[in-house]
Amino acid sequence: MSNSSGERSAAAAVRVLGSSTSPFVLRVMVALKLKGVEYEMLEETLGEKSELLLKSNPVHKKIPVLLHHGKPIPESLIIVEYIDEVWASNGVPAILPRDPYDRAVERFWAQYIDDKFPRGIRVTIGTVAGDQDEVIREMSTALQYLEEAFVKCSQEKHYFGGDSISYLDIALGSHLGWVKAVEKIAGVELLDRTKVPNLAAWADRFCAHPAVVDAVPDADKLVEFSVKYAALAKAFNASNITAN
Ligand SMILES: N[C@@H](CCC(=O)N[C@@H](CS)C(=O)NCC(=O)O)C(=O)O
Repeated sequence: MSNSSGERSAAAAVRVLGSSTSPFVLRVMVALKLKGVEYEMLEETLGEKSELLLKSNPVHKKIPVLLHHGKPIPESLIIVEYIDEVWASNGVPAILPRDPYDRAVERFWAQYIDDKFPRGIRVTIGTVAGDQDEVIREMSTALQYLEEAFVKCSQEKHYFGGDSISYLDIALGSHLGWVKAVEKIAGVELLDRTKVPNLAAWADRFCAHPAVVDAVPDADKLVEFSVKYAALAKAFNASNITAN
């Protein structure tokens, strides 16, 4: 897979089990796009799980799953790292920072992001029980911390990764569509330019990046989708499925 013809044949064998509304799937789409890897998207149906998904991710039964030459890799952040390693030599910047300390910092924040945002979003759209005010407060606090992290990591450049999109840009950027949907649903401003000016400007840049612009879901569509998802989650007694 290290020479260019090897990379072409690998790209032809890349499939993603996913859905256009999933922030975790978006991570995989952005990473593949950054690396210039062609892939086939196998869209999962809301509330159903295909045989292929159950076989490919028998532990969590969740999307995304990357199928590379038929071999399954689950978990979005693990997939992003895998993509970065497999397509390391195709002339585009690495997604993970080269420096071990910088890598550890980005991994720390990515874990923090997945600790705070998915649950906050799910509670707000009503697919998981919880206190909406509390999760909104938690997400606001998280964005405040991430504003500081952005200033440190970006070194006055455009992205957490400096000149190019990195692992942490992808980890947080993938949630932006849903953060905007939450703002509409809850009538709040999370990416408030007066409170998190650097992060708000970064969010605009990230969403306009060529690897992202066509993939990031529109907030109004996500709001529409969230109504269907909440109804479905209720029907499933909110225990079999999780949101977005
Ligand atoms: N930690 C996982 C989260 C994946 C996840 O929650 N996927 C959702 C869609 S956004 C899913 O498959 N939900 C269906 C379910 O929970 O049954 C990752 O990063 O890939």
